Amino acid sequence: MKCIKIIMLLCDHVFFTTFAPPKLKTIVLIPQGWFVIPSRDCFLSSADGITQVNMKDIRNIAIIAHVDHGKTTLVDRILYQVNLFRANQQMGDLILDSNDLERERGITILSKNVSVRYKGVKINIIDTPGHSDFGGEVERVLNMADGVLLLVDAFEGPMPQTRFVLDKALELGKIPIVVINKVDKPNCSPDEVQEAVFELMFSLDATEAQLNFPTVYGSSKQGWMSADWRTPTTDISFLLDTIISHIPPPATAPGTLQLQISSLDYSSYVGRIAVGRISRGSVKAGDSVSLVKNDGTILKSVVKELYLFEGLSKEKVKYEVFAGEICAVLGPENFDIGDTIADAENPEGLKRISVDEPTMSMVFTINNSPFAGKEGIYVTSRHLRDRLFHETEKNLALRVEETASPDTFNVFGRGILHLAILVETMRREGYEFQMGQPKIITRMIDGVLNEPVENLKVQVPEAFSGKVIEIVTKRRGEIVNIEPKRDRITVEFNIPARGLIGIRNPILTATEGEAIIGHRLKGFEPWKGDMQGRINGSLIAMEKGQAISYSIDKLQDRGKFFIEPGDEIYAGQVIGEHTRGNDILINVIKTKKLSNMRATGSDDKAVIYPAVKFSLEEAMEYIQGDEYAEVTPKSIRIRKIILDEIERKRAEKKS
Ligand SMILES: Nc1nc2c(ncn2[C@@H]2O[C@H](COP(=O)(O)OP(=O)(O)OP(=O)(O)O)[C@@H](O)[C@H]2O)c(=O)[nH]1
Ligand SMILES: [Mg+2]
Repeated sequence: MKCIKIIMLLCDHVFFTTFAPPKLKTIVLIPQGWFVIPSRDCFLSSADGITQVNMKDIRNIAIIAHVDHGKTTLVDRILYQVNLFRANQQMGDLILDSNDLERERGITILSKNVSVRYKGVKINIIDTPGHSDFGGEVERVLNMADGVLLLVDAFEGPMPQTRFVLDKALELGKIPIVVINKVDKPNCSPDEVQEAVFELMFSLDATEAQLNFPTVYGSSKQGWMSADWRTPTTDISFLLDTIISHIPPPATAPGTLQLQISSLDYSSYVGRIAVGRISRGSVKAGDSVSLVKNDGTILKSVVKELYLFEGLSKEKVKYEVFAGEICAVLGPENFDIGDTIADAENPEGLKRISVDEPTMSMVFTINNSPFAGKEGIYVTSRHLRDRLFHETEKNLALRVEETASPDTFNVFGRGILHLAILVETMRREGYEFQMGQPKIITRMIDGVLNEPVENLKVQVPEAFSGKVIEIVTKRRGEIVNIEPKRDRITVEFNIPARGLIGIRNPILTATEGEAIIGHRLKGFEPWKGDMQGRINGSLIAMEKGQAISYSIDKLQDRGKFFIEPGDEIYAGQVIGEHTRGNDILINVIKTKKLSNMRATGSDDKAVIYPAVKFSLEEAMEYIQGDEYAEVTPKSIRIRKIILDEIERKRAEKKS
C-alpha cells in the first residue's frame, strides 16, 4: 500500500497491474482522473467486474407487508432510482414478479434477492410475498436481514398479514422502518395508519429501539417518498437515505465460517443452490466446508462456486466473502433449509429454523375420466409421481405422501393458493390429473381433536357489514372486534380454516366487490363442530355426448350450468349447480323429437344464460367430498368420483 502511495505522489499518471481483484482498500487510494488497468489475470480471477465492498458498507433489508400493499412496486422504484437500467431500457412494472404466474396474477409467489449500490453502500434487498399461504417463506428469509421495511397501505391500514410478518421481524430483533405507502389513494388516512402501526408494534412487545422507528410516507406507484405525506418529493432518495442511516451494517461475531441456508435458488442446469447469509467467518470458491445438517450429521463438501447478488442477477465471485454478505453457494449437496455451511475442521451448526408446517391436504390422482389423455401429454401415475416428488425439492412448504394406491398421492400444502399454483404450473407443462376436495389438517393435542383457526379481517362500507357477519358466522366465525372508521367498518373474526374455503366469492358478491379481506393462521384450537357445506346440490350429466342448446334451455330453471351448448360431456360429470340441496341427473344430450315441427322459429328465441366458468381455485373450493376436479392443459371439469349412478347410490347408502 505504502509503495502505491509513494508512486502516486511522484507521478502524474500511474499504471499498475495486479493479479488480484482490486480490493476496496486499493481503490479508495486512487484519485479521480487516474486509470487503473487491471491485468488480464485480474479479470480472470475476479471474473465478475464487480466491486468488493467493505462489510461496513452493506445493509441487508427485507420488505414485508400484507398482500398487495406495494412491496414489489417499491423495489421497481429502488431499481430505477439507482439507475440500474439504461435510459432506453423498458423494464415495465413489477420487475421482480418475473415468472408467468406471478405476472398474470399480480402477486409475488417466491421471495427474491436483489442488490443495489447507493452512495457507496450496497443494499441487499429481499422482496417477500404478502399472501398468507407464503407466510412461512417470509419467516425464513428474515434470517438474512438486519432491518425490515414494513409497508402499510395508507388506506387499508395494518391487516392480518402485517401483524404476522411484523411480529416475526420484531421477535428476531430486526430494526424496522415503517413505510406508509399509497398515500396517493383518495380518502386514505396516513396519520391514523401510522398511529395504528405504532399501537400494533407496542402490542407486539417491540423493544424501545424498535419502537423508535422512522416513518416514511409516499407512493411507490408515483415514485416518491418523503418525511411528510403532504409534501411529495420527486424520487425515493429519502427512503434510501433513511435505510442507510437507520439500519445498522451487519453485525458479525468472531469465529469460523457459519452460513445458515435460509432459501434456495433453482437452476435446471445445476439443480439446487443454497442461499443464506454468512453470520461468521468468511468463504471463497474452492474452500472445503462442512454441511451441518439439522439432525447434527456432518457432510464434508467443497464450495464449487460462490455468487453474490448484484442488481437483478447473481455474479460469480472468486474472492473471499466475509460475514454480513448474503450469498448463493453451489457445491454442498443433500442440504435442507436450516442446515449450516460451516468450517471444514471445526464445524458448528446454528439453531435450526422452523419450516412451515402444511395446513391443508388434497388427493392427487391420475385422470381416469372418459376424456382422459385427450388433452394432456403426461398422464400416467409414474409421470404424476415423478413430477410431484420433483416439486418437493424446491417447493419447501410442500409435502407429498404415497398412498395404498400407486395412482394416488396425498399432497400437503399451505393453503388453496399454494396448491393451486402447483396445479396451474403442472397444467401448463402438459399434465393431466384429478384432485379431491381440500382437507384441513387436524391434530390431536392432549387427546382432543384440534383444527387450524384463522384470524379474518374484513373491511367493508358500513351498509354491507351485516351481510358479511351473516356469511362468516354461518361458517362458525366468531366476532372478535368491530371497528368503525369513517364510512367503513373493519370486522375481525376467528374462524376455523375450513370455513374460509370458498368464502371469498360470497363475501365479494354480497358487498358488490367492496370488501377487503385478509386472514392469517391463528393457531390450533379444539374442533368447533360440524359446519354446513355447500348448500346446493349438483346437476349431473346422465349421458355422454354433446350438450344441445334446446335441452339446456328446457332445464335452466333447475339451476346454473357450467357448460355451454356444444360442449362434450360424459355421464357422471357435474355440469351445473342445482337450485336445491340434492343432486339430480339431467339429460342435456337429448335433441328435439323430429316429429315436433319447428314452430315459428321458437328455438331461436331460447335465451341461454352464460355458463359459470370456474377458475382453478374456485373449482378446488367448490368440489364436495364425492367429487373430483379434473384438470388438463385445456379444461377444468368437475365430476362425481363414482361416475355410474347405480354404483354411486350404492356407495352413498353404505356410508
Ligand atoms: N395507488 C397506488 N397503488 C399502488 C402503489 N404501490 C403499489 N400500488 C398498486 O398495488 C398493487 C399491488 O402492488 P404490488 O407491488 O404487486 O404489491 P405487493 O405488496 O408486492 O404484493 P404481493 O407481493 O402479492 O404481496 C399494484 O396494482 C400496484 O400498482 C401506490 O403507491 N399507490
Ligand atoms: Mg410483491
